[in-house]
Amino acid sequence: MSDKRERTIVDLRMEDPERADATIFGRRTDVSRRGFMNGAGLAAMSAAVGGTIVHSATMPGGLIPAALAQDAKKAPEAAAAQGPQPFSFPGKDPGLSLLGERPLVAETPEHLLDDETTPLSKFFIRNNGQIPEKAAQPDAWELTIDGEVNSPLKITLGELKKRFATKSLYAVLECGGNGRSFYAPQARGNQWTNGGAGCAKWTGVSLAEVLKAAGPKASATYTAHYGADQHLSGDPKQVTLSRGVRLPKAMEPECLLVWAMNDAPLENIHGGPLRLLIPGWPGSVSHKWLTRITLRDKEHDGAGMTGFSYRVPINPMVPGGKGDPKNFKILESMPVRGIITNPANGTKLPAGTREIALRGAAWAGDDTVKAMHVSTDYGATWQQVELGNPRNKFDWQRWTARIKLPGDGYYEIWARATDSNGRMQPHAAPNWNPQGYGGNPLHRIAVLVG
Ligand SMILES: Nc1nc2c(c(=O)[nH]1)N[C@H]1C(S)=C(S)[C@@H](COP(=O)(O)O)O[C@H]1N2
Ligand SMILES: [Mo]
Repeated sequence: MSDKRERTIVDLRMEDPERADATIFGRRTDVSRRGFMNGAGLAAMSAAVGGTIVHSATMPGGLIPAALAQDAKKAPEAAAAQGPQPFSFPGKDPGLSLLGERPLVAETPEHLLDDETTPLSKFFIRNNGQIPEKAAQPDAWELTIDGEVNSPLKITLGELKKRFATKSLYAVLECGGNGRSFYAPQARGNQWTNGGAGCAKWTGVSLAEVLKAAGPKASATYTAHYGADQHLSGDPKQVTLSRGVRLPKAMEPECLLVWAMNDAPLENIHGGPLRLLIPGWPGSVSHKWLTRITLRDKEHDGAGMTGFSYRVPINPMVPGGKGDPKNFKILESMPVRGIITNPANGTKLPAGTREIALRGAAWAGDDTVKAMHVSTDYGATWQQVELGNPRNKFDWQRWTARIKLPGDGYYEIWARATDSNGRMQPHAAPNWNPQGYGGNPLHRIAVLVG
């Protein structure tokens, strides 16, 4: 299994995936043979992934092995600049992957989400505009509640802390575009894998209590959020992002005005001194550097509310097509997602290793996770794992499992979560849309034994 041969099959996949599959799995039209590797194909694929493919008999035809999936993303057409870049930011783990410099966006590789509660050093960063200067006097930060209210409110953070009861909860914050990189053809935007998410302990006051203090009118049906970050252009008249939610969501007891994250004052990069937390829904509604919430009598139409932004198709559209805006609805609850946080993708284990311990996390927007399964044979058989309970609503659920490995060689570990409504993660990113929302295919990692 020479180096030369290894490059050949990988290169072939980059240049002509159809032909690479035909080489490995037999002619694509030959239905009877698809899904079973022929001898030459098996040797080529084994060389490419670095070891004997133990469960080759059930490896689906056309599958890009997890060991090569990252390389596949580096294909020339997949804009080189969008692959993971080295990352450096004060207080942040250099293991985060930089997805964009301007605005600054970085995700957390799955194996760095291995803590019960994601440390600040590992928490993902998503900005749409410029990062504001750190507030010199956090308690003097002002928040305005206006619009469809009887008594508009202007209140400082210091007053918020005194006037309302402090609340804490563990909650997942997840970018609406999490999983976008799994779409084919490629969708527009930051190429998140599964790491546009983290679970922190958030402390603040109930958003509902503060809205009630302003006396919402009967006409109030929707929120509109505004923050202090400037548009990338520097033009103060342009709004970076202004999203909102239906009022009943905003009134849920877990929606918070947050000033502390993991028991520390909210850092500037995460929207300090004051941000919103609307758990279970796309991260973009959890406004950072929050200055104003306006109650409206209709759906909000701010930056990020219209067109294809944070919207998904009602009826399936042609992948890669343009899409009809009338066929789109606002993405609200995030879909179910489970990840393997240990071992890391690409882990090499000593020859003779016959059992490994797995760890992971799973969450499901407004819902909970009912079950989590893992497979080492490309989904032919599944094993149910030990799944923990959320510490409170909107917390993620940690899971553990022990799996047997019958021999040395190449394995893929697949992990698939099922939500409390019985919905499972699909095999591939579903319901293609131009900006790639809702991409929650099952998570898979490559492991090489020996
Ligand atoms: N003011 C403001 N709030 C914002 C954003 C932003 O660009 N500006 N980005 C949103 C998006 S898209 C996400 S996913 C989360 C990310 O929060 P984090 O950077 O603290 O992880 O913040 C949201 N709140
Ligand atoms: Mo986001």
